[in-house]
Amino acid sequence: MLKLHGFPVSNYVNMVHLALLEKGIAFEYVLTYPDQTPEFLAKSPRGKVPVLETPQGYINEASVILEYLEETGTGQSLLPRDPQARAYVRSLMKEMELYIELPGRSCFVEAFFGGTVPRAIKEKAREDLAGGFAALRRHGRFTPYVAGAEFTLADIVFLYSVDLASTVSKGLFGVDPLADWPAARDLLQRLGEKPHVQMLARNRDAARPAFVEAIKARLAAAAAAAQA
Ligand SMILES: N[C@@H](CCC(=O)N[C@@H](CS)C(=O)NCC(=O)O)C(=O)O
Repeated sequence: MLKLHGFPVSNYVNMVHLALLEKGIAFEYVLTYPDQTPEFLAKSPRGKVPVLETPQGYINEASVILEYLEETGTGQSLLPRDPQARAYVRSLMKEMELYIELPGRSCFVEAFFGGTVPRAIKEKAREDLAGGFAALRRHGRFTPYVAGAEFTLADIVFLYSVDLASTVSKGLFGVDPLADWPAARDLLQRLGEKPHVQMLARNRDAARPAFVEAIKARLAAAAAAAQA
């Protein structure tokens, strides 16, 4: 049986978790926090989660795991059949990861954990987020799903990228990227009504306070060590 290694506060883990649930694939959840031990690096070369354990070995990188799950052909397909339409979904997924999730992530320490992000990084994130959201607005369909009438992998990446990046943008830059974009807000709400999404949100919200405290403690220890 497949095993998903990860923890419930991770948006990347939740992308894979939701795909497994929506596709109806049997799997085991192995609560795993990322680390840099040789044991974990043997499974995930950069020491990150999610990691999918298959009977043949380990697969890292959320987008690659999502593609792997499609390629097994098990459960509901979350990519269109037509190659052009598949490429469209994949473009949207990549654009959201590169131009929305990652710039937002560069400021997580300040937005969620009380740390400070250098001004130059914040400035770059502000510009990148504006460009990334503009690209999604230009390229997505939102009729009602990101890529059109069907729920696809692009909606999973949207759900778990846009909420966090919007929080960063609002909190640090005073800009709500969804303020004058009702179609995107409607889609977030529609996705949020899915029972599997609600279950993952409950798990995430229950685990988040302890996770935030652990990160804050780690940041404080690093700051103290830097001063010593
Ligand atoms: N590119 C990776 C990113 C995964 C990622 O950033 N995971 C976070 C948790 S949300 C993590 O493991 N962070 C630990 C670290 O960066 O050391 C993927 O797509 O799987």
